[in-house]
Amino acid sequence: LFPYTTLFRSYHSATMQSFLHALILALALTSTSAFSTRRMTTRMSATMTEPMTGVTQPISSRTITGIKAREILDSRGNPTVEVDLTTGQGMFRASVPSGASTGIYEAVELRDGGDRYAGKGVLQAIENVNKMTPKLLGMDVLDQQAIDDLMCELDGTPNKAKMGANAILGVSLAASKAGAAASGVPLYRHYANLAGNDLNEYTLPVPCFNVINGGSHAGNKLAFQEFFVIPTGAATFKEGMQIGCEVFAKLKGIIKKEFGGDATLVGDEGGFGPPCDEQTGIQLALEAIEKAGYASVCELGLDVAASEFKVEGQDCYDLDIFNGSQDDNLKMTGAELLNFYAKLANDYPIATMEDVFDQDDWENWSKIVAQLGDKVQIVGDDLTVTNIEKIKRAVDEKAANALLLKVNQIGSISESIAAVKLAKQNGWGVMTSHRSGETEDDYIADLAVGLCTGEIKTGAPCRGERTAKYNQLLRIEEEVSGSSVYAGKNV
Ligand code: 2PG
Ligand code: MG
Repeated sequence: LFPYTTLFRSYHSATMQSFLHALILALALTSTSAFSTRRMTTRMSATMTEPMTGVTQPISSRTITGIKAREILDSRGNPTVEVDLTTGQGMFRASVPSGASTGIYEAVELRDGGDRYAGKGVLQAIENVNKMTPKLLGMDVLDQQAIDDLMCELDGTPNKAKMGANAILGVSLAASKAGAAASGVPLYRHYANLAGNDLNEYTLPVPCFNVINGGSHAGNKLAFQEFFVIPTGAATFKEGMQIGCEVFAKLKGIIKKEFGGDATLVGDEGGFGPPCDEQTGIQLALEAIEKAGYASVCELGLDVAASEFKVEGQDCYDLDIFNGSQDDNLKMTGAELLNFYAKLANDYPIATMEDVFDQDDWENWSKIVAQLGDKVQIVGDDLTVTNIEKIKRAVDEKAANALLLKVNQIGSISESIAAVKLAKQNGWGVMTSHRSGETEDDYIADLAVGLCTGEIKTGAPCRGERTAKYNQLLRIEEEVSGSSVYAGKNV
C-alpha cells in the first residue's frame, strides 16, 4: 500500500513536533486529576509499537491533545456537528450526517429548538462535546472502544439522549481518523483493523445509485423513496461508476422527453424526481439501463421507506400520502403491499428492497423474507437502526436478511462495527449508507471497504456530497489495485 512510504516520511518530519506536544501535554496533565490510572499508565512510556503495523511512534502521536467542535451546514443547509480532534500528529476532522426519513428508534440527534435555524441548531450538541472534552484528553486514539465507551458512559442513556448521538459520533469519527494516522495506515485499513478483519484482499463495494428520488427526499408524488441502478455485473468499481454515470445521463434524456425539463431537477440525494408512479419509476430506470447498453450487467433496487407512509394504528400503507389527493385506490393493507412487491420482484430484475414495511410491522417483514427472501435481499433500515438489539430480534424473527449501516443511527464507530459483525455472523448482507443530509466528509467509503460490506448507497452520481464518497472509492480502488476484488454479484 503506497501510503506507508508517504506516511513514514511525514512521520520523521513530525517527530520533533510530536515530542514538543508530548512535553506540553505531560506538563498539562500533572495538574489534572480527572484521568484514570489506566490512561496514565499508557502515557508513561515515551514510545509505543503498534502491533498490527509494527510502527513505533512517540506516545503523543496517539493521545488526544485537543477537541474542538463547531456548527457547520449539511447538504440541505441545516446545521450539523463538525469536530476537529488533535493529537501530536496533527488535526483530524470529521462531520456528522443527518436523515430526513429518520427511524423512530434511532439514537437521538440533538437539536436546539427555538427560532434559530428553525429549531435545527446544534449548539447544545457542540456544548456537550466541550463538556466531554476534559475526560477525553489524554486518551489513546487507537483505543476506539474505550473512547466510545467513555462517551456512552458520560451520556448514560440508552439512546444518547443526553449528549446527543451527533455530539458523540463527531468525536468518535474524528478519533478514528486520528487512529488511522497514528497507526500509519489508510482509514479503510484502520477500520479493518478495528473490526479484526485480517484482510489480504480488499472488497470494493457495489454502488447502488439512487437515480430516482421520491418520498421525503423530493417534491414529487412518488411514495417509494429511492430507485437504484446497481451495476452488479461490472468488472471493477471504476467500471461500475462509469456504467452508473452513463445510465444516469440516459435517464435524464428520457425523463426530459417524457415529463419536461422540470422533472430533471434533482432531489436530496441527486436523483431525478419525475411525477410518476412506482411502476413507471422502475420502468424509467430500466429503459435508461437498456438505452445505455447495460441490460446484461445492471440490476435494480428499491428503498421504499415504508415507515414514511404507514397510517398509524391501521393496517394501511397510503401510497398517495405525498400527493394528498385522498385516492383510496392507492391505500394498501400490509398483505396487499406484499403482493405488490411480489409482482414487482417477478416482473423486474430487482436485487434488493429496503424498508419494505413500517419499523413496527414485524409480522409483515417476516412474511416477505419467507416469500421473497431467497430471491431478493430484504434490507432493514428503520427496522434495525444499526442497533444490535434490533438486529438480534430481526435475526430471530427472520425479518430481514441484510443490514443498512448508518453510523449516525447508533452514534459511534465501535457500535457500528459491532452491528456489522453481528449481521455478517448471521449470514446477512450489509449495505453501507449515507444520509439524505450529508457533508463533504467521505469516511463511509473507507468504512465500506474496511468492514467489507460489499454494497454502498450514497445517492446518484450527482451532487458533490454524494460524489465525494464515490470519488474516494475510486481512489481506494486505485490504491489497493492488485489486492482487491469488486463485490459484483457475490454480495
Ligand atoms: C434512507 C436514507 C438514506 P434518510 O432512508 O435509507 O438514503 O434516507 O437519511 O433521509 O433517512
Ligand atoms: Mg432507508
